[in-house]
Amino acid sequence: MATIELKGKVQGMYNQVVEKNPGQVEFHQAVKEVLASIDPALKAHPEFEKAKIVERLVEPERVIMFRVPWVDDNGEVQINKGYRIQFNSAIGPYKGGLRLHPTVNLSILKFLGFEQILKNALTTLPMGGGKGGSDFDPKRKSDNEVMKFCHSFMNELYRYIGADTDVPAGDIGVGGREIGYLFGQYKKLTNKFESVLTGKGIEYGGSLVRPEATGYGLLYFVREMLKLKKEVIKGKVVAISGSGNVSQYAAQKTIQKGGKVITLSDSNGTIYDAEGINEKKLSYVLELKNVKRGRIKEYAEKFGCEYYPNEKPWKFKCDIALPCATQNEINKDDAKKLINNGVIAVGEGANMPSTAEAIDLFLANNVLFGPAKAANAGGVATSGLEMCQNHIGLSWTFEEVDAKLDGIMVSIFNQSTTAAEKYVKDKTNLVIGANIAGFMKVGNAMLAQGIV
Ligand code: NDP
Ligand code: 2IT
Repeated sequence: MATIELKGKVQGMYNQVVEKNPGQVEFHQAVKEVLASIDPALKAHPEFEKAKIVERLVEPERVIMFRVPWVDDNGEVQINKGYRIQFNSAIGPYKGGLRLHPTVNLSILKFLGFEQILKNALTTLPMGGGKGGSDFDPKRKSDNEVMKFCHSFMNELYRYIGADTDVPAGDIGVGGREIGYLFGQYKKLTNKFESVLTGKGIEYGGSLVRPEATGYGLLYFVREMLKLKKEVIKGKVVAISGSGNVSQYAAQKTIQKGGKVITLSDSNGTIYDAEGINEKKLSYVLELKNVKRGRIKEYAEKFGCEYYPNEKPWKFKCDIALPCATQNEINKDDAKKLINNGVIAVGEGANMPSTAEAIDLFLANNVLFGPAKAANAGGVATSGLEMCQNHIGLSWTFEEVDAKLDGIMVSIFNQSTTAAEKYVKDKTNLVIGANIAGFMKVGNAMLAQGIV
């Protein structure tokens, strides 16, 4: 059965989304996958149709767009676009990351915000969905320029966020450094030290395990998926894309679990290390990417392995593929290569890294497939744990947070298999399962609150 296929009423709903949001192709793609998945749940629950839950869900509650002026190191004035999509607050304050990348536009942020609603619902924690960011490109900018940009971004954003309203965090191009600058400016403008951002430094209200959480959570989810085939991570060859936050800690947990990581990449190319990336080589990557802010090519030069400019990791033989860079990085041809090389599982660390055609190929070929909104939910879940610690005024140990994260990933996996079994009698279809489980929680909360 093709997963990303629309029939009947959901086709009409999708057509309306396309008509009302012209040109927003990434947003259309994310909505299409969800609509195709939730069709059986909509049929079983006519109350959602009557209250137009889907039509309300696809329309953000609020979209904020603003000017971000700042002065670069040459004294020149620069202007960027700033955004915050407050998509859905049915189950909690808006929650989701900020992305800084030149490709950021309304379509990208709406796809991310829309997926975030259902992802956050799966985490078991009370968080609504939101996303924001800017077309600012942090590459080749000095620390001072990044700070100037972040302060200017917050000069406008602070009016719309708050610990009980909207709590942003990191995403592509936003890590600990940027969150620090954003938090400092929020505090200066409001005179409040509150849980308004997550991913904070450990000295000022951050949580242990938040930097590791998305990558670690991904591996906990993959561990659960592999049990469906009575398989384990130990001894498996693992291809990872990207070399940023998610990739780094996906690689670390893979190594800890006895897997062999053979690739990493960035927007310039891929390194292939046939011997496997060990802890020591990985600590070089962390220094290269988080401190020196260099290119992954330097890894190949340092350790004498192969480097493939402008190529992705998917042509290499592996048992498990973990796309952890960006949207649509695995297309139909990439999926075919992975399948022909015998891949048994794909876990999405990035958001929407597989195209609809690629997902259909994985499912049709019995490849275990962990969709982003389930498999990478560990990051936002640990953000939820950070908020929780801030609210009670305590800091949990690494082991405590890690154990809670693991438990949440197991719960997300179980919610997904249960919903998939209930609605399509196939507990391995985690795309349908995750979409339905997330949708039911948000849909029921919206129903309970009336037409708002
Ligand atoms: P980082 O900025 O830390 O790293 C991003 C990595 O992906 C870099 O290696 C970057 O290469 C590469 N990349 C980014 N854009 C492209 C592109 N257009 N083409 C090729 N490579 C690209 O971001 P994160 O690791 O935080 O995020 C990675 C993915 O994970 C994103 O999809 C994000 O939405 C998702 N995610 C992140 C979470 C988090 O908590 N951080 C939580 C859940 C999901 P380069 O440096 O060359 O740009
Ligand atoms: O895509 C995501 O889930 C994130 N970038 C993390 C969001 C968050 O609020 O921690």
